[in-house]
Amino acid sequence: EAVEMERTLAMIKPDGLSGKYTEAIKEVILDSGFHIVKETEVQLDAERASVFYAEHSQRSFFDSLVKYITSGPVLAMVLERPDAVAQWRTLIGPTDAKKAKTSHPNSIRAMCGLDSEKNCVHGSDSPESADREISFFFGEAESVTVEHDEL
Ligand code: DGI
Repeated sequence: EAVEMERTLAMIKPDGLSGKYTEAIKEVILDSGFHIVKETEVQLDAERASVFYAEHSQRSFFDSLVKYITSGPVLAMVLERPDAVAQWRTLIGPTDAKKAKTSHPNSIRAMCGLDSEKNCVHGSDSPESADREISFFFGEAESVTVEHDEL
């Protein structure tokens, strides 16, 4: 029987990296059945960050978001497992890390986030976003879904 694998883009934001949560986050990732396919640590500039967050360009918090995400390096990772997009979104918890601490205390954002902006980690919100975001960081066009035969 074939298990359908899926890929998502995870990112540890500057506060997560500067706060040295990288190892704790990777432990959660691996314990949750994800394979880390690729990773890259990069410093985004304002122009690149604006492309990544283009869908939020009209929001009141956009300038602040770009400033935050460029305040230090980020670690982008391609994660793979069945249902990776939804599973990673569940693991990271709600956008507002302050609320996550009470509503989703076991989530990653509860562990290392601060508020609705400094929330420590990113996760693609759909397979289409994952495809775009993986290309953004890793260049080549990635197939989001691949088939692995199970013995
Ligand atoms: O998919 P999410 O990261 O959970 O949330 P999103 O796609 O709605 O927003 C993307 C990022 O924009 C989010 O991780 C942090 C920032 N953001 C979202 N809502 C707010 C915000 N930043 C501020 N300052 N205020 C907000 O209400």
